[in-house]
Amino acid sequence: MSLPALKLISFTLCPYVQRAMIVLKEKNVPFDIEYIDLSEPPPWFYDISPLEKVPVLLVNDEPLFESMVICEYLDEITEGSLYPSDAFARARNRAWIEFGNDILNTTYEFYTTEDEKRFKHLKNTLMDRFEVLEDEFAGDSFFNGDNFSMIDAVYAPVFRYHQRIAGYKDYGLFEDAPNIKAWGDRLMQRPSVISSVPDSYDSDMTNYIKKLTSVFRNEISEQLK
Ligand SMILES: N[C@@H](CCC(=O)N[C@@H](CS)C(=O)NCC(=O)O)C(=O)O
Repeated sequence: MSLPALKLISFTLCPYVQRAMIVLKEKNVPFDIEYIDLSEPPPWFYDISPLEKVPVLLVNDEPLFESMVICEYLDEITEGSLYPSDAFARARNRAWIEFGNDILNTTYEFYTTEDEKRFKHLKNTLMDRFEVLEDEFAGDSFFNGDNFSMIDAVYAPVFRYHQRIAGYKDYGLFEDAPNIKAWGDRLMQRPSVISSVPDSYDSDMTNYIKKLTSVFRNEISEQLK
């Protein structure tokens, strides 16, 4: 099958970009990538990204936006599927993918909020979310059993965020979710996941956090020196 020319417009730290990268790699699809600085995007970015967000996938130079739309398009133009074949199982995967989006947004707010009370609330929310997920997860290698699926590609960047956060300070967010922690550790070993971020990821993240004036940034100021 001949594939269109694909170019992913990216930002080094973006978890939504990572899921598209993981799918491209899992599906062995050749692609180009261009990283942009989201704090100062090039003028052409506004022409291709209606919501002014990454990722954008250029398909034969035609832009496609929204990470899940991109991931599903990539899944559809390649052999096999990263979704379960049963319609209800597929729908449930999509529902838990939405749950993963919520965790990503909560995590972003967790490390950027400047409000102490909100920070504590978000910490508890994240713990609750992982506990809820623990009840849903069968404890297999991957979410749907032995085979890596779309939902694993979506959750891998969640775990990357949390591995980095725990590297600065361990808030025990997975205390009530040991199977979820183990799932995350497994995903972080996966070649497609490892190569979904540039080598500069950790230092880029540290530099990004250094510029924040958030509660989290204050709590880890020693580690940033
Ligand atoms: N719903 C979007 C979310 C993408 C998103 O939030 N991207 C962030 C970077 S991780 C972004 O581009 N933000 C633009 C900005 O912060 O100015 C998707 O799934 O693609």
